[in-house]
Amino acid sequence: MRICFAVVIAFVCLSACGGGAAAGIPEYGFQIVHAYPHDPAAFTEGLFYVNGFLYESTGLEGKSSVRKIKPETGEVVQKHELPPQYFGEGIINWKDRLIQLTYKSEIGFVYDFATFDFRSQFEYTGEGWALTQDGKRILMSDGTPEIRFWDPETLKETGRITVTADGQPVKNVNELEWVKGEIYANVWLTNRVARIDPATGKVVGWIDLTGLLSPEEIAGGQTDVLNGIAYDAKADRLFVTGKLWPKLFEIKLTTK
Ligand SMILES: [Ca+2]
Repeated sequence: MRICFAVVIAFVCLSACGGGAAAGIPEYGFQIVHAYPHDPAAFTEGLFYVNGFLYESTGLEGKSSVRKIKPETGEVVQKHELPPQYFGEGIINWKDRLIQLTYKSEIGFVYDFATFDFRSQFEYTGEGWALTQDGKRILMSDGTPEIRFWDPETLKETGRITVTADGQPVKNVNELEWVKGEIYANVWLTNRVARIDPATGKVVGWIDLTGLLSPEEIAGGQTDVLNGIAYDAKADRLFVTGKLWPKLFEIKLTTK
């Protein structure tokens, strides 16, 4: 029995211990379902989908805004511009409210979701990068490997996770989206989206979006990085775009 036990331990160790990178995190590619127009002057910082419309926030001082957009045409049907001193960041809806972060001002804004009228502002510490929600909590990224959980009513922190891949922290966790029980996060300065287990922070999949924009569309240095994920839960549609990108894509994931 003793030998048998040792053999079992050795077998378990061979398959699980130190497998790390070798065992690998599953990688996904993509298929384009639709390509839609996107305002090439929009420095996308936040994106989500509700009831037939995309909601987008844009950044840069003097150019920051919140927009309601028809996905099929890219038409901006409603817009609120921020005071020029603020650099707009992530947005998310909660009940009849739209909540927005700013980059380094440590101030967030609450708007009326229907009209975009300003309602109130609130404070948090650190940088503001992105927001999403899971129906119970608001999730917030700040450019570090941490994702904070907020009470959506008080906008106060209730907990946080550290995003890790193969045991290493993942820096620059940026735009967030809650998709079927996972957190999707695009990683700043890369073409990759991490699929994150919200309980542990562990990356359980990588989506490689290299090639989403064609070389011609990138040419001229007019486009910036991938940023912006939105999910239509009712129709199971996943949208992605980037800063100053001329297009917004509906994609399906493929296994590599
Ligand atoms: Ca999002």
